[in-house]
Amino acid sequence: MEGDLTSRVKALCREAGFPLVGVAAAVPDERARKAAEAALTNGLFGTMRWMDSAWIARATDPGAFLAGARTLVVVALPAHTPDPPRETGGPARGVVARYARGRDYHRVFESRLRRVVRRLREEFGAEARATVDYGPLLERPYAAAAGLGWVGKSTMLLAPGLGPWVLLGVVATTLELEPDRPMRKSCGSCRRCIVACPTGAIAEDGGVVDARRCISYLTIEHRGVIPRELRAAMGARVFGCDDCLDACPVGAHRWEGDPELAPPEPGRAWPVLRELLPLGEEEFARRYRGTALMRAKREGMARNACVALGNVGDRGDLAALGQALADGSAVVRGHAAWAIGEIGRREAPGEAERLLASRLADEEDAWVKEELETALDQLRGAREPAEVEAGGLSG
Ligand code: B12
Ligand code: SF4
Ligand code: SF4
Repeated sequence: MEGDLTSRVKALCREAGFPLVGVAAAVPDERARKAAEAALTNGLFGTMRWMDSAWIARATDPGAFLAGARTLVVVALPAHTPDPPRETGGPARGVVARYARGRDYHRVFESRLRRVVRRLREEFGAEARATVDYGPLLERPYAAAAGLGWVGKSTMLLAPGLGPWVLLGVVATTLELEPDRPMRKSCGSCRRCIVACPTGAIAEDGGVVDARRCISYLTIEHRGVIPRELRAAMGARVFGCDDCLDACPVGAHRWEGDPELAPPEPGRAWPVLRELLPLGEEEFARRYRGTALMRAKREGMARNACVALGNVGDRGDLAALGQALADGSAVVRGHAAWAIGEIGRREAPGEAERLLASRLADEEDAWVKEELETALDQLRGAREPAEVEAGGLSG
């Protein structure tokens, strides 16, 4: 390898499989710390309790990540993989966010990052430590500092030409390298992501996401009940959400994704929803091992599938949902009740009502009972005016 130290390190990152590389000084980021602290204080992290003050302090201090760190080498992979073909006319299908359709990106990064770390140690005698996502290290502000792009109003790091469609990883090292210059770019007057967000999770002026409203959080990180008022807006999404990315004009027309992130078959992008309901823990693991979907766990995916079916399912899904009313998880049972009620309001109210009513007698969980009763009330409420009218006409 020729050239100065910084170019040599960037070259070895590219050789390891990272086409985008930038360098930032390993210094604490006060601005990011304050922004994250403000989000925490305002409760915006929801139930992601691991993101507490101590985590934020470490995540904005590279010295806490690696003792003696002088440089952060930030790497990125393009993740704008085109949609696989989607069957129409069959049973209702869900939508998985693009980044999660192929091999788990953590694993993709980890094997390449390991190569970088090993070479920094062996060839440069430096200490190095890498992370992707779970690190404690806030990746977006450091990626911006490393000149890889700018933080957009959606809070995504936008890389020129690729937009928000990049995933990030970081290698902290004791080597002293020449930092890149941060980009002098901004979103200007654009607000497309803010308008496109189905749940209004992005602040009016951008730059802040309320995770509690974000479908990505609700489908992946959040355990337990999804607030009723947000369920309809989730549409068919069962893992993650790409709406604020899809809306972004930056990089919109460049379809470039690391081959390992591409779905091996269309079902990984558009799973048949009713098939997600009866999976046991082992079947779930067999189906999703090695993918990012493991994060949501069996219970989370079944819950998400219920919500999606409530939004896009039809009478053909009622049998599977009826069986989900007897699932071992109260969370799944309660969301199945909601979904049956929603389908019943669109079609087959009688069948929906029968399923809900027959479960009510056996159900012991207070919250599930409430979901069953609410769904039944809404079904009956929706039918009554029509019946009264019909009765009036025939009488
Ligand atoms: C927690 C987390 C989430 C949470 C909260 C996200 C949020 N916006 O707050 C949830 C579960 C909602 C989430 C969702 C998603 N995530 Co996420 N997430 C993370 C994680 C683990 C920590 C981020 C965090 O702490 N957020 C809290 C906020 C306060 O910090 P921050 O956004 O990182 O940085 C802010 C401050 O530094 C400050 N700031 C600093 N400089 C500047 C400059 C300006 C001008 C402004 C305005 C602000 C600003 O504002 C920044 C932006 O909010 C990171 C990985 C990591 N270790 O960093 C991945 C990460 C951010 N996620 C990622 C992805 C891909 C997603 C999703 C697209 C997944 C999906 N398709 O469903 C969505 C996108 C939602 C969105 N619009 O952000 C990528 C983003 C890549 C990129 N190009 O930006 C990351 C970096 C993971 C990775 N290794 O690639 N995520
Ligand atoms: S990921 Fe979806 S829900 Fe979350 S901020 Fe973006 S558009 Fe909104
Ligand atoms: S959609 Fe517009 S405002 Fe939002 S991140 Fe992209 S360029 Fe910025």
